[in-house]
Amino acid sequence: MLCCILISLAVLANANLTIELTRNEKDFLEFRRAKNNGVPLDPEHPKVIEIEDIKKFWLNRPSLCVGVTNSWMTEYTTTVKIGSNQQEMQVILGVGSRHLWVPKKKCIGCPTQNFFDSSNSSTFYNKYYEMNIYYEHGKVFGDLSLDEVRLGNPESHSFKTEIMIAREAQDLEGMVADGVLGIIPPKKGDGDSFSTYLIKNSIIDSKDITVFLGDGEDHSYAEFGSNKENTEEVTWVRSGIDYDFGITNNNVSFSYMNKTIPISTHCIAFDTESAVSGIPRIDLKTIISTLQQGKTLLYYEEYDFFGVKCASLDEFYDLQITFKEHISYIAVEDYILYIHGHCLFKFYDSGNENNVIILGNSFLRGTKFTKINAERKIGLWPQKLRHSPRIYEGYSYLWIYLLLIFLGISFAASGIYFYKRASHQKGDISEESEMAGGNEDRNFNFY
Ligand SMILES: *[C@@H]1O[C@H](CO)[C@@H](O)[C@H](O)[C@H]1NC(C)=O
Ligand SMILES: *[C@@H]1O[C@H](CO)[C@@H](O)[C@H](O)[C@H]1NC(C)=O
Ligand SMILES: *[C@@H]1O[C@H](CO)[C@@H](O)[C@H](O)[C@H]1NC(C)=O
Ligand SMILES: CC(=O)N[C@H]1CO[C@H](CO)[C@@H](O)[C@@H]1O
Repeated sequence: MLCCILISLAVLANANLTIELTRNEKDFLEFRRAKNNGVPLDPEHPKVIEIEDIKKFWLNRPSLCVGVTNSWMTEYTTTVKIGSNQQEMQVILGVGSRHLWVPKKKCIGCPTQNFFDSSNSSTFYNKYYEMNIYYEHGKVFGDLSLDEVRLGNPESHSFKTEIMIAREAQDLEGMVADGVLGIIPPKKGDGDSFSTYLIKNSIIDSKDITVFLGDGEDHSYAEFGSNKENTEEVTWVRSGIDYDFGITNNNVSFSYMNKTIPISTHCIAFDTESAVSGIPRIDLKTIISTLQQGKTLLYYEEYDFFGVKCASLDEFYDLQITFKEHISYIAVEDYILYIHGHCLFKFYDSGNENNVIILGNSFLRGTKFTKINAERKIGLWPQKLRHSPRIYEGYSYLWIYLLLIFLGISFAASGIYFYKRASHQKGDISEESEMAGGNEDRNFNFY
């Protein structure tokens, strides 16, 4: 009997757990209307401020800091079943946070009407421990509890984990899911990570996590447990502190139109909860002035984004992020939002206190990344691109073409000149040289 239990544990411990993610695309204007207390916005005439000097603009301004869990235009969600009666909840997968939370009945400010009814679950245990979960902007308040959870494909057997039952939420407008499943490890002494509970219950074999974010047609997922795929093509970079899904070394650079953008922040954190990207103010200025390409910079008050007037997204190129040797192309449509002749950059100002660039899910699209916890490294798999990247080709061919035409015309012109000169030489030479001298004087007199 004991041997059979041991064998079954060993078999289980060899496994991994895959969570399929659904990508939900949302209407940005609808979301902004919700943020604006239901008052519709006029997308053709947005409220804008013309900005001459970014430094002055920011002088007396607190951080713009848009919500992270309100997640803007895209959410990657999965279904979890909670309690002895398996109540279904839709949760956002978060590699930027560390708690699973779902709403309680009559939760104030929670994003949906769906709620978890703890009185129906015989396995529910209230820890009588009140807590707040803070996101970049927005927060949730409630009670820390324990209950059984099931999730994944194939579905895991149920296991006990910590869940925060939310009583109140703030600034989560636009979120479609009921709650969040944050999967990064907590700070030391701050409880166990989701992976730890999965290991304790022999559902997975290690704390390693792999996430792939697709564009909806390809299948997005998160996978817990050691990754046994062939890692030959993977670029490994040093990961940040334990409780982070990020990169801390100097091997990250941004470029646009084949020119490096001189950013000063070299810490990057991945954040699947948000679609947009948070940039410390000092670097946001640099990135915006690069993208602005000499056009008048506008700040869209209602949308909380910087941007420029534009005819279409074709005026822009893919943004390139290089992690050591791994190149990621951020497609124009992923980092710029086009609304009626306006191109808005999907970056928010994260202030200057955080020395980290937060890459939201639009910036991770087509990217698969693996965190090997014990070795403190993150592996980046070759990017799956929807179409070939929009790379700046320059005007090299055009220049060669123009040069050839120019040379051709000059050659033809000189031929005519020599022909004319030859024919003139037959006549009065002195008259012609006088004429030439006169012309020269008039042409080069700048005074
Ligand atoms: C909880 O139990 C009540 C009463 O038994 C029932 O009306 C309700 O539908 C249950 N809710 C869920 C989510 O199962
Ligand atoms: C996940 O586990 C299954 C069963 O052990 C295995 O066949 C599969 O290769 C694993 N996947 C990865 C990515 O390691
Ligand atoms: C920019 O880089 C790409 C590939 O790295 C190259 O194909 C392209 O010609 C470069 N453009 C210019 C103008 O140098
Ligand atoms: C550009 C840069 O800082 N490159 C560094 C990347 O990391 C390696 C070590 O892992 C350094 O040697 C490089 O200088």
